[in-house]
Amino acid sequence: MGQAWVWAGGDAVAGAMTVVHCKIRHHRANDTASTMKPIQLFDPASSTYTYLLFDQASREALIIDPVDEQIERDLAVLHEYGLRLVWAVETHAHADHITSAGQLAELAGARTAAPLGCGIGTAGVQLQHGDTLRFGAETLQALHTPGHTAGSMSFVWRDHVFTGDTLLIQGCGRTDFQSGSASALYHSITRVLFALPEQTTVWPGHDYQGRSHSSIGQEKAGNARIAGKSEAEFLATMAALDLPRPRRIDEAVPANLSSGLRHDADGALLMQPRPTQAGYAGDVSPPLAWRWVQAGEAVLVDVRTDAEREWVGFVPGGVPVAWKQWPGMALNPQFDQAIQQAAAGGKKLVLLCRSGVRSIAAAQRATQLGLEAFNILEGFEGDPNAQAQRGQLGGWRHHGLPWRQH
Ligand SMILES: N[C@@H](CCC(=O)N[C@@H](CS)C(=O)NCC(=O)O)C(=O)O
Ligand SMILES: [Fe+2]
Repeated sequence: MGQAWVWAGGDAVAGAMTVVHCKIRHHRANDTASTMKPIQLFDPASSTYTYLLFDQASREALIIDPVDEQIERDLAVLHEYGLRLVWAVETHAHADHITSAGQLAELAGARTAAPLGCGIGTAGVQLQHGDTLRFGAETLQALHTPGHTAGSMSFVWRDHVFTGDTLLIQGCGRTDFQSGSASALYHSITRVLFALPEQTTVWPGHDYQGRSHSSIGQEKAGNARIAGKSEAEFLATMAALDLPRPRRIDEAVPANLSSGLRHDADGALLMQPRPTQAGYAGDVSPPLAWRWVQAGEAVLVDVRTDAEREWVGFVPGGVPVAWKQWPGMALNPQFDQAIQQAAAGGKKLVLLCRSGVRSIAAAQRATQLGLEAFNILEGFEGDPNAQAQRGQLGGWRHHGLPWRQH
């Protein structure tokens, strides 16, 4: 186990603090009624902060952004404080480390919760803006703060906000991969987070310079990237960052999409395209298609009819290019032109239909047009079960991937 920092003392509001560099030793300042503070834990390899919150009477606890290499430390802290972990929560699908949430669910009995828009299909609760999680008499509230990734969330507990990689101390999360958007980040920080009371303590998802916390007031006044900046100035700053890719991104993102549970043989197959002889680039599982879309490598093209999207549901960000259209389910005369337009950015195409049949025909046609097109297996709804109901046998929704209804 690497060296861990545990912070458990000091007056966060006044900005004075005690950082204790040690393996697991820390004092119990958190345990008195007057200091309702999170326990802040640090993973040196990824500079990630993990937070442990608990209800003093019931000893029910919630952990935010746990790191797999630190699971023994975290279980030891839970044991030392006499806590029962009821929630393991993610701020987003991390690109730089692997979560231990899935293991904590197995080993400590926690339930898992993650932002709906992050595609973490294994999380038991898919959080939406404003949702709350209870632990004992305490409540954590989710705020959708997209930008670092499209699904990213921050969490408010009492007068604390856990900002993940949305707002960092004197900085903010990068927006150059995984569905990031500098414009969305600008609005999340200035309109959602900066609308919190100024004395709210900011607990970031990372700090690369040893700082532990800040406040909304301090960041509003002095955050180097965003304080007093127009959206255009902020976009220019973000565009000029030119950061190297996180070292572990290719390993971390797919693992985090299943709560950090390493893929078994079946899981590994799920995350690889399957070659096909049928005249298109290959078949992909819904989770792999979503991973490609999140990584900015592929465009999702929804080849169902307008009516199906309207009545059954749709994938946010998917491009609608119907293969056939009502009335009469005739071939859509605009298909060729529309799918070429969808591929104009040079990305591969992943084609989604109801159950993975129409998308094969559409992928074949796209391939004839010279495009790199994959068929998404099982489609949006999967196959019908014995009762002719769809949604139980595979499919986009069954995998817990993001979708919406008007
Ligand atoms: N060097 C780190 C990656 C650091 C990084 O890119 N961190 C992300 C958060 S996952 C970020 O948003 N950083 C913002 C910044 O460095 O300004 C690694 O290889 O893992
Ligand atoms: Fe991140």
